[in-house]
Amino acid sequence: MKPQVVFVLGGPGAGKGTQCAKIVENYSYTHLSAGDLLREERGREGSKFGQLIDSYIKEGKIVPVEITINLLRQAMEKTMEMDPQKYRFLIDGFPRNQNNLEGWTAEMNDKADVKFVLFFDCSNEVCINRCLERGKSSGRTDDNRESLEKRIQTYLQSTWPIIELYEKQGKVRKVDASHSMDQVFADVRSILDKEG
Ligand code: UP5
Ligand code: MG
Repeated sequence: MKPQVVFVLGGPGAGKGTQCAKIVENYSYTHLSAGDLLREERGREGSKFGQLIDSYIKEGKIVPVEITINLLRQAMEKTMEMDPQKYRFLIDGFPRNQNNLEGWTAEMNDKADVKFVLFFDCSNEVCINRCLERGKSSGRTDDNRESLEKRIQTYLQSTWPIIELYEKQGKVRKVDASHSMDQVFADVRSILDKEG
């Protein structure tokens, strides 16, 4: 079975990870967060990319796609090797820019089907406040005001055009992410139930 992919996009702190966790509890999807995979690779002993990833994340910049796509592809392959029934993936926080999109197209276009984009729409102010709040305990090197301003800039400049591109293809399913977690999930449910 060819992997079926839902890209999950939205600003920093919009609630992508939170909602993906809820989806996994209720639907047969595997959650792959590109950011989590990069943080894991950053911490892996012997990784050639640890320092590069570290500095990109702190600066809110987007890591070159060659690194990210390999991590995603390996994670997908590993999941399907262990259980071929697990062919439905939520890819969270990717593709974030033109380079990401080109890398995906070159490497994955014939290997996986992108069903749609689940887009968590949230004001920058709410996004920033959620990340600052989480920053009190998350230990994430980018949950501080300075990094957050850069993350928001990158989101607006680089990720927004990707969302618009998918919008033109009729592939975006938008959710108002400013509501409570349960309300947001109710909206997610109605989308997933419709998509099958
Ligand atoms: N929270 C969540 N939902 C809430 C709600 N409805 N009401 C109130 N609070 C809510 O949530 C964030 C916080 O808000 C949590 O404390 C949560 O409890 C609360 P979360 O679900 O974690 O939001 P999420 O959208 O996943 O936020 P995250 O910070 O993970 O988003 P980013 O997109 O910024 O981070 P990511 O990990 O994807 O990427 C980090 C960096 O990695 C990037 O900046 C980039 O440098 C690098 N990266 C790449 O280079 N390439 C990639 O492909 C991916 C990442
Ligand atoms: Mg996340």
